[in-house]
Amino acid sequence: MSELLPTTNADGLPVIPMTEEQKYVFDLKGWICLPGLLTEEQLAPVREHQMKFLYERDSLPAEEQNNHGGVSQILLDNPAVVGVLNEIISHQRLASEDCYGFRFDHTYTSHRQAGHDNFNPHGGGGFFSFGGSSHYYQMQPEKIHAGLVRVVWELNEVEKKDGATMFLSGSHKAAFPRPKSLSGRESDLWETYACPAGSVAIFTESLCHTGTQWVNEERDRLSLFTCYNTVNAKWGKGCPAPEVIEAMAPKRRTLFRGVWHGMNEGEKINRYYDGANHAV
Ligand SMILES: O=C(O)CCC(=O)C(=O)O
Repeated sequence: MSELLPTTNADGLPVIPMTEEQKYVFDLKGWICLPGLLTEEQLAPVREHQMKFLYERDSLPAEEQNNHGGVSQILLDNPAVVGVLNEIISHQRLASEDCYGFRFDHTYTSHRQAGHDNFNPHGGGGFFSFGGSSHYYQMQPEKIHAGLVRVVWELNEVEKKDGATMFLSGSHKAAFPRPKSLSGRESDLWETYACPAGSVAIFTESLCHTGTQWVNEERDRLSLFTCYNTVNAKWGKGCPAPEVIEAMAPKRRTLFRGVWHGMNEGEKINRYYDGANHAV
């Protein structure tokens, strides 16, 4: 792509573009892991916010009563995450230095203790889907568009055997339906990741993926599963409350703008957020 705006995130930090190697791996497998994006100093208050959001929500001020409210807003547009989203889902016509070329879609936080099981393989073959489902994958030589994209933030360390999200690498381009013989969790085709706390796994929702059983007795899994979409499409229902968004820096707010495209200039094209132009 010739243009990949914005070049800084909402906090003014330089966006980190994908390397050629990362682009190749993402296109080949349909997912990528970026380890260690946050320091422990950044992570501790984010973990605390997530636990309060899950278990003591009323103790938080209104603008923090959201998965990405308060300190957890830094996860939304971490410079390395923006670098990936710029490359794989941004629609550059709707991007400017002040406005992201993609939108927040929906999210959830998951706190899992040993024994929690989320084995439920779904997705795959998105290369052959039409756009209405958002679960599609497109490519041209040297350019991809990944459709609905999931960014999994791992707030605690993950080891390979712990039971993080699993992927059938390459299945976003699979022409055949997944045979029953390869559908169990014991299949060798499943791939997963190990990473330090404060890492992300990013994948196209057009890829076959699943949760599995979390088995680490010593350490819980604490993750955010945040989805991004093209500006003019939305998969999940709802949007954070206006007071949550108003408490963010202006560029971050553009992740929550209305779901439309438009044309021309000014308020006729969807390159801004304001109180009347937010997603529902
Ligand atoms: O539970 C997991 O690790 C994966 C969740 C999942 O499949 C999804 O969010 O689409």
